[in-house]
Amino acid sequence: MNEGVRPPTFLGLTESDREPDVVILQIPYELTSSYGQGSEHGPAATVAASAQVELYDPLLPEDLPCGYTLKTVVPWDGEGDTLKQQLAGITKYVESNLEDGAFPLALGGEHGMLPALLSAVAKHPELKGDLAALTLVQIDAHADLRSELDGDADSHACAARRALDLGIGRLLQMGIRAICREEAEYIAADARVTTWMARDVMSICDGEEAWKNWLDTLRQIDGPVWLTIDVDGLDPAYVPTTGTPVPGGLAFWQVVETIETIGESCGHNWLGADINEIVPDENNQVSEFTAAMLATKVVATHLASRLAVDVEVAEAKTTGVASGTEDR
Ligand SMILES: [Mn+2]
Repeated sequence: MNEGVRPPTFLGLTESDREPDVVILQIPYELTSSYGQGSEHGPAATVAASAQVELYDPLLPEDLPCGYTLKTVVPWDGEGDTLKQQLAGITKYVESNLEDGAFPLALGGEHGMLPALLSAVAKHPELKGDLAALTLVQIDAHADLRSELDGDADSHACAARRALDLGIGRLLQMGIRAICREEAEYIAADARVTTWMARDVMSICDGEEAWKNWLDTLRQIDGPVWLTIDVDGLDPAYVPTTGTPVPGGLAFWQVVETIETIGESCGHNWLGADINEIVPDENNQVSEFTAAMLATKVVATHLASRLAVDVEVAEAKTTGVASGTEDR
């Protein structure tokens, strides 16, 4: 095989043909971005940047992939003459890559892909077609709760609203700092939605209390959870070239802490994640590198919780204790 024609892989790893434990999906979707353009190139740029990310993560006893199998799936083909057809295509693409039960991490692309992605996630065995049990954790500068933007209900500015329309049970938003009156009223009216404003968690005086409240809420999540990270939730210092940068955003370590808290407290109930609105810039690689580091943290955190379960199962086998018959 010619090494030169192999497509780039996540973390630059040589991938095997074994059943994957984690699939890296690439969704170069961009149709409704209202300001900065270029998120369609985000997934490939993030995969390329990931080759520069360290394979060491303190959560794991060995370097990534720590004995597990990662698979960088062929990107979504972008086909479809209309927006609706494209979104249906994304649902199919995600569905077909979830069949083997691997943990999905989707790279985007604009946030408007979220409802299409969740439509596929609904078929997960934990959900059986019903998203009511799902908690959606959203890192974002924008609430994305508009009923429509410029007459378009599928806009990235409506992604969370459409997710609620699909019937998700709960929406926890963090980092929000650009909302319109309609969204503020919606947050107050829909009991499924809880929103932490960036200003509150970043406050010099009271930020610590608000941040702890966020982490406590994550620890108390009951049932399946999906994490959607719009990279503009971070401060523009970390993602200078995202579609719609807003000052006053989250610190990198706050997003890392969010990921680790979900991994620790949700375990196998953590169904997957997406990282989106990544806009690469040939003169400044910070945005895609930030995305690649967060993507790596998602994978490492998921594998750490998986490893804990696998070790437990292996120990039960070696001590001859069949599962379910342990001494109490
Ligand atoms: Mn968003």
